[in-house]
Amino acid sequence: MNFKCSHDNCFRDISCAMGHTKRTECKHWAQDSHASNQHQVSGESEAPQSTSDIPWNGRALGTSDFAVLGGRGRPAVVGLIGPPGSGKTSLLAYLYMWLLEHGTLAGWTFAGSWTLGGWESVVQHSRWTSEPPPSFPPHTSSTGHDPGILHFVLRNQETRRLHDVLLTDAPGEWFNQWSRVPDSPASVGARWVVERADALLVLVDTGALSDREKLPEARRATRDLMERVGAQAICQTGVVWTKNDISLEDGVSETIETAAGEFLPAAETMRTTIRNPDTIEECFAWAIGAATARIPMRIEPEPRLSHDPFLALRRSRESL
Ligand SMILES: Nc1nc2c(ncn2[C@@H]2O[C@H](COP(=O)(O)OP(=O)(O)O)[C@@H](O)[C@H]2O)c(=O)[nH]1
Ligand SMILES: [Mg+2]
Repeated sequence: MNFKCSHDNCFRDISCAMGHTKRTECKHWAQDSHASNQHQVSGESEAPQSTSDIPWNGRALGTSDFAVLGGRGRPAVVGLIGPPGSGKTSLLAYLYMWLLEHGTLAGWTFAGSWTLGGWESVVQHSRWTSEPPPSFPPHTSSTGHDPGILHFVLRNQETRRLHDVLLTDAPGEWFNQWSRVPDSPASVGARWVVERADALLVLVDTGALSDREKLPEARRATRDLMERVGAQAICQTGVVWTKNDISLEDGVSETIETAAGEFLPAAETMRTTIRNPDTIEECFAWAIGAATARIPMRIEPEPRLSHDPFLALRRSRESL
């Protein structure tokens, strides 16, 4: 059956956004006459089947999926920005593996995720299940306009409050394009990340800077990216030197540090390597702390209109 629904938030692999168990009963269902003729000719049943009975599928979230999160409050968004191959997906894979191993991260306790399937697909290349041994994640696809968004619920150990945290894993090509031509239609995904992030991690690829052939291009791309982030970002920013196990020739890191000081003077500088997962934990502890700090934790209490529980409920319903 062809999937034909006019509702913006209705997708083939999850249940009807309007709550209908049979999609054909929904007013947004729009089966065209050509499709229905085809079904009659082929003898196929007209009754559509959804592949899931619940409104999410566990994979990385797209921007249309935020409705499932919105009820609990505004999630904190951590945006990872960096050229292709700078180590964004690896950082996320190590973050997930850290949480699997420890269950906590710097004052936060893991309390759930809407994207366990998405996290599993990020780490599947890093697990040692059999031969061949684990390798690094494959290239993150640059097709589409929505970043793949991964989700955690974390509970603050001090306040006991829950926070939804979203982490973007967008393809590096988006950011290269955005740093050169920020208004181009191809930069829409990168703009989405930068405009919505509550904390940004700008990755500096030590591996690319250590390669004599790649150095001129990597240095220019890193500088361009920092300049663009400095001009457009309105949230706290961290500069993350990834692959810190690789050493650089004299003068290379100084050039990038000068650019960071010029364009991102308030940024926090961090260095990570997958050889030492503690460095990755520290990086996300900073990012999650900075992102959640922007979201008020205090909930304003409703005025109490009666001390009788029944009347209190009635009064609050009347005032709706
Ligand atoms: N030496 C070293 N290599 C790393 C490290 N992190 C990632 N890499 C390498 O960088 C490549 C690209 O990483 P990936 O996470 O896919 O980058 P992305 O394109 O930014 O998502 C990987 O395949 C690894 O070869 C690190 O800490 N040290
Ligand atoms: Mg990637």
